[in-house]
Amino acid sequence: MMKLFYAPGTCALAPHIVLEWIGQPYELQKVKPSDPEYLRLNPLGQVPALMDGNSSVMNQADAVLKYLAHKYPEAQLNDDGTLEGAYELDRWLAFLTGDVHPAFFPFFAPQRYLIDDSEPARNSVKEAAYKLIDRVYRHLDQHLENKEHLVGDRRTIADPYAFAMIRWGNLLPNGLSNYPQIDRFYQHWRNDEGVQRAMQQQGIQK
Ligand SMILES: N[C@@H](CCC(=O)N[C@@H](CS)C(=O)NCC(=O)O)C(=O)O
Repeated sequence: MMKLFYAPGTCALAPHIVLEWIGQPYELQKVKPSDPEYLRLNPLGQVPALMDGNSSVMNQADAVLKYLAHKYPEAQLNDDGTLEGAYELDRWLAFLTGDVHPAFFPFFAPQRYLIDDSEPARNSVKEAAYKLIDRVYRHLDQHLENKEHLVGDRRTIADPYAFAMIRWGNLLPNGLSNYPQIDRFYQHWRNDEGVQRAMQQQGIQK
């Protein structure tokens, strides 16, 4: 059976939603990424991680999502099979994993960007994070105009990944109010049954 290692509200929400959509049995293991026991499993100390039966530990959210999409083609969560479709899915996964997710690092952990830690210095790093986040969110907001799917016209693994990255925007000083298309996308997927089940299982709201 598959086992997903997660921490509530993190990017691990994306593969969690995908597992719900796939509908095959799986186990959930809540972890603290810095826990020594978990570090033995995933030395990077990050979630998500996935084990499939006796497989080795798989990590990196986009690779885990791709693994699930490939393993369960009947769930139709991968690209549309065309070369262009494969490129589109890959480029949006790369944007989420390489641009959006890292833009939030200094927001969630400003101390990691400081040698001389202090409250004003942390606030300054957070201010810088708002600019980084704004840049990628504006790009996303433009792309989502009149769209319910990040890629193509049906759901793919990119949608729950985008949802997890957008959910964090609610924590910004102005929430999602500056990004109307992102906000609409968020409200749409917030009503999805698989999304709701995953959020409930993680004990997270909004
Ligand atoms: N490149 C990794 C990044 C994963 C990552 O940073 N996960 C965060 C949660 S969203 C984490 O586990 N952070 C714990 C830490 O950095 O200590 C991926 O895409 O899976």
